[in-house]
Amino acid sequence: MYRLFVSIELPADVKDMLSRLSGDVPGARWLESDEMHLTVRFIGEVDGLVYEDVLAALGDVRAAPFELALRGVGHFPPRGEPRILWAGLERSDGLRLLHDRVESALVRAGVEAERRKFSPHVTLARLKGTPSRAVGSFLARNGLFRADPFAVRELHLFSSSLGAKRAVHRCEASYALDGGGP
Ligand code: 2AM
Repeated sequence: MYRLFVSIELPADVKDMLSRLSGDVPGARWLESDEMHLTVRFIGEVDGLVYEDVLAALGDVRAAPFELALRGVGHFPPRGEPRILWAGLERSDGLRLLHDRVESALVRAGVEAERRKFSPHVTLARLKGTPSRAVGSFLARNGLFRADPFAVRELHLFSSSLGAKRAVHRCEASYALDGGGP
């Protein structure tokens, strides 16, 4: 079985900026920069046959390159005990369109349709027992966070193996959105 997700990778300078948001939140496990990405679609576990179909179907996704910019921070779930701190993104029609095309390609490949709303974000930290006061002050400190826009020209299929402490992500395939070779 393969545990898969489709992502957009972030430029090193953007990850550096995100890394600088870490610190001073009790109970937070901050992600290393090699773990940071924007999940376009979490697929979950699939067998070898569906895996092959997913690999092929993503190769048919076409989209004009577009720009993305990180902006603001928040937490999941929005109500109740926060479990995740994230950086948000400026609204992007290009990203929405890409997400919808990925979704259609995956459904054609035999993946069950996603029922949850797409909430684009980059996970920064996972929280355990963090006092809400500490989450509040993280949000207040970083509410004006912004990073320079970057161009999105590629999509990636990653597998994730659950390790003892953290998941190990492996790039299975990369796809140029304009259909040219990566
Ligand atoms: P994230 O994008 O919110 O950080 C691999 O697990 C990636 O898929 C992670 O980056 C993870 O969260 C994302 N993901 C989205 N939905 C998930 C789910 N239901 N279970 C596990 N990971 C999920």
